[in-house]
Amino acid sequence: MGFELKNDLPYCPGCGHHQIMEGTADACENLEWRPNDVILVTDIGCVGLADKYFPSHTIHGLHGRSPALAAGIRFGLDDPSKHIIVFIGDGGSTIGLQHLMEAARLNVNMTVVVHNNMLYGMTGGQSSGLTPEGYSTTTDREGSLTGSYNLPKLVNGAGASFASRVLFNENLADELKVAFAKPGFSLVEVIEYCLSYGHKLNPKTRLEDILEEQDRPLDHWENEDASEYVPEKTGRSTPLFSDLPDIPAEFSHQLTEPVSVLVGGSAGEGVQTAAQVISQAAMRAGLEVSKKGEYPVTVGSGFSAAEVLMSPEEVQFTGINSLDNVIMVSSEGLEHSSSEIESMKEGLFIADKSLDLPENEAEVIQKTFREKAGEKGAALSALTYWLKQRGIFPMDALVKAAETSKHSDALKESIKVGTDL
Ligand SMILES: Cc1ncc(C[n+]2csc(CCOP(=O)(O)OP(=O)(O)O)c2C)c(N)n1
Ligand code: SF4
Ligand SMILES: [Mg+2]
Repeated sequence: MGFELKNDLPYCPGCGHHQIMEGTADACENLEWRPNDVILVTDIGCVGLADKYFPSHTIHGLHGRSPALAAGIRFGLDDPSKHIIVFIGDGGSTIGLQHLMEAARLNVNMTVVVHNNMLYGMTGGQSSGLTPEGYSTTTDREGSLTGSYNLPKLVNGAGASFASRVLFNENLADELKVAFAKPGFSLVEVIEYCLSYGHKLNPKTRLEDILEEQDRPLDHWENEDASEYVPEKTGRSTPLFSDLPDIPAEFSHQLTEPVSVLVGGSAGEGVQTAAQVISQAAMRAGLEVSKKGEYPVTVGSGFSAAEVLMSPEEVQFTGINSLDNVIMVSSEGLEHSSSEIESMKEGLFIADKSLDLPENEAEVIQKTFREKAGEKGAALSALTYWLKQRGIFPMDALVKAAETSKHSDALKESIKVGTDL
């Protein structure tokens, strides 16, 4: 699968963000990267709407903080086969300027694509630190009185491998490709219009004229001898994944297409653990798996929900478009997911006997999971029961996964309850 963009992009007609998104996709394609090897970190603003549309891993950061988030990902992964791209606006770049400077100083291997439309687009066209002198915004109608930061030069001075300034509508894919291919920190400042505010308030202004007046040439700046920051050279940073256990694919499975299951219950009652055990078991059966957890910040109270997706092929998208397997073991979990459950048109809905279930069109089975396996064992016993109905992989894989936990006796007891019910 390549970098085809999903659906219609969400920006206003004529917004330069369109071209940047397309140029990025083309550059990745031309470099023959795989979507699974690209991590797009986006910032707040219209620029951050990209997440849902770009066909790679995407992560959304706070305003101005995406370069720091991206640096954390680079250090945590320490895997040169993964390519990190940051999408940030002129607003975010100047709100979080120090994060850019630090990433440049450390020469962290990533590319920052600055969407410089010269104002805060999403919040109504206010001035940012990259608004040029004389440019009209909704907070400076007469034209900004101050000049803008010279961003590529600043990061160049801090030690970045590569920095450039380009126009949104001139060979953008090629310009981005050069930066993406550079080891170490690179930044591309893409000069573009926000049609809704910038162009409306400055209708006669050409981008080329602004650049000339402000002495901001289209150019690139390099630090040829900059050495990329390699965490393990310092001995002070350990990649997060270095201690992950090896999970051998020692069982077989019956899946020919992906299957997903939503498990819901109460916080503190083992919902996430149960989802983790079945995920590991699926990996032992040779499946690709993603698991996502959701619970309130209070952690120990309220609902707890987990989505597990198992697939015979690589998982490209971790979302669940329509629910076809649901397991609910407490009223808090049920309340949290009730609207999705009500819209189920088919599939299997397994719930604890004690629950009053909403109407839906799935096949419903209710069993005494809570009574037999206890509050903390209900989720795993219900997942085991579901697995028995579906026959996706052998129960032995589940037991093997449970045995790797320090709570293996309790987990195996819950699996036994689910198998016997
Ligand atoms: C720390 C912080 N300050 C302010 C905001 C409000 N805010 C949301 S979007 C935005 C403007 C974004 O402008 P820019 O980064 O240039 O992106 P654009 O919308 O132009 O693509 C602001 C100020 C915020 N979310 N966080
Ligand atoms: S408000 Fe401006 S920056 Fe945001 S999508 Fe519309 S044109 Fe683009
Ligand atoms: Mg902007």
